Amino acid sequence: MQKILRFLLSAFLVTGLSMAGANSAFAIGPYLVPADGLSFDTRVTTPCTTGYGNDVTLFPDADDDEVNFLKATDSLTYTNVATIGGQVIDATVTLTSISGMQEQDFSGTDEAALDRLDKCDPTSPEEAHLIEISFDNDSTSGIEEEAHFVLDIAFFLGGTSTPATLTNLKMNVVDIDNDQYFEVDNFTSTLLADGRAAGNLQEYGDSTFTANGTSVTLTGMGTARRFHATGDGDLEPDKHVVEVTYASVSSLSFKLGSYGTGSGSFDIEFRGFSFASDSGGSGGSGSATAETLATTGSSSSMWAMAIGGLGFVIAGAMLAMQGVRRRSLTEG
Ligand SMILES: [Ca+2]
Ligand SMILES: [Ca+2]
Ligand SMILES: [Ca+2]
Ligand SMILES: [Ca+2]
Repeated sequence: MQKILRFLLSAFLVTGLSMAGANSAFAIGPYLVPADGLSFDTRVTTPCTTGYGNDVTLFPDADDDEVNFLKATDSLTYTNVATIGGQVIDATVTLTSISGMQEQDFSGTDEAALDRLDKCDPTSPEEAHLIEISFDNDSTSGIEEEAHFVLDIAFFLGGTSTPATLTNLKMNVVDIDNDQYFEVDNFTSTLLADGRAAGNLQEYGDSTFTANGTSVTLTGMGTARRFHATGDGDLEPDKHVVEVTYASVSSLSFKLGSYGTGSGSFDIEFRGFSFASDSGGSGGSGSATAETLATTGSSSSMWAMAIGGLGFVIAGAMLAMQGVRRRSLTEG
């Protein structure tokens, strides 16, 4: 990961993330999230090597099994992320905004783009649980070369536009390192893996932290929370860092970003995770405990049922992408 340290400025103001409502009064449910969580994999209904993101003419460097290059406000709908009590649940992932990321040529117009969004998981069943994301911070200005994007994930009754309310949804964020951060609001509780807090990742509300070698002050955070990697190292193996619990939710939103140019990646996992098994690696202590750092809202409940077939459909808004200027998928 390329890194340009800047020391000229010592303090900045950063506006906190404005989140969509976590609950919808019109949603159907509740549907208790199964113990295995949600799964995002297209192989059952959509071949990995065809369909959106796989046009080798327009996307000569594209991965076979992932979607390359999304601009705001492209979206994907993953069908059947879970079947709960016989009800199929779909999830639509929308890139609601993106700033400072490498631009791609969309029909002759250069626009900031996400490098990659998960589509298939042909080699690793474990990856079915993940939404894999990679980006390339190309910011030449801004606050310490900060670049970010916001993802919205909304749940629906399968094959419909009727919002579905899920209960006890666990979202784990994996691989926050390299001066990267995760910001979230409208959650029930968050859990930061022990060992992350002490050395290389910290949680911030209204406070000051060091990003890209420079002090940055966060203001206007409200109830949102940020989790920052405090150094520019690429921590391997990639580890669970933050678990977010939603007691009841039909849509959620979060921001991911980084300070300093270069490519990077995150994984989002929708299942409960035992931090106790997430030991080893250079990034953590390997402790068998996790640490509760922030709690708002109500308590959560338990889960049931099993995951059914998996699928993937493409929302109408994302069919017009054309052309690729360049890309880089080195991940950190
Ligand atoms: Ca994948
Ligand atoms: Ca996946
Ligand atoms: Ca990372
Ligand atoms: Ca990493």
